[in-house]
Amino acid sequence: MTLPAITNDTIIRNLVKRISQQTQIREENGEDFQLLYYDVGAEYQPHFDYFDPSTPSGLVHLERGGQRIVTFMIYLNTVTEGGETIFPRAKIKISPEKGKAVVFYNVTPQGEEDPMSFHGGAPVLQGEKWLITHWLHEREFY
Ligand code: PD2
Ligand code: ZN
Repeated sequence: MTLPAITNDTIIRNLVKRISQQTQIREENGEDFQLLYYDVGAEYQPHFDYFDPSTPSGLVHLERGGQRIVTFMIYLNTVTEGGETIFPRAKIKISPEKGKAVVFYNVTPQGEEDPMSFHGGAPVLQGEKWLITHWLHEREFY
């Protein structure tokens, strides 16, 4: 489900502003928020959030705002067991806790797609998992 980033809702507006301040990326470079929900057993297979410029569909996506340089995720609840966000190559595992944000670059400082940004969501073992994801681009995305 998508939550519009351009809205009169003060909570979302403040969130967009704070994310922009923290990442130092302009508000208008952000996509709408994606609301993700996982029930017990649900997972997100490891993937890249960047668009692959060597594929036709990647090139099409890159036309709007350029590359997704930063992923900003916020957990909306604490998962009882499992559901960690995992970075298999970087060997990092983050437990979902209410209000915690996970922020990472999908590109290197040189602007190349970063293979170390490979990440996924481990299966939820007990409870449920809710989060929002906001991607920030090189250029204006609106
Ligand atoms: O739910 C997660 O932990 C997760 C993992 C990988 C979310 C995303 N990717 C995403 O929203 O891109
Ligand atoms: Zn992802």
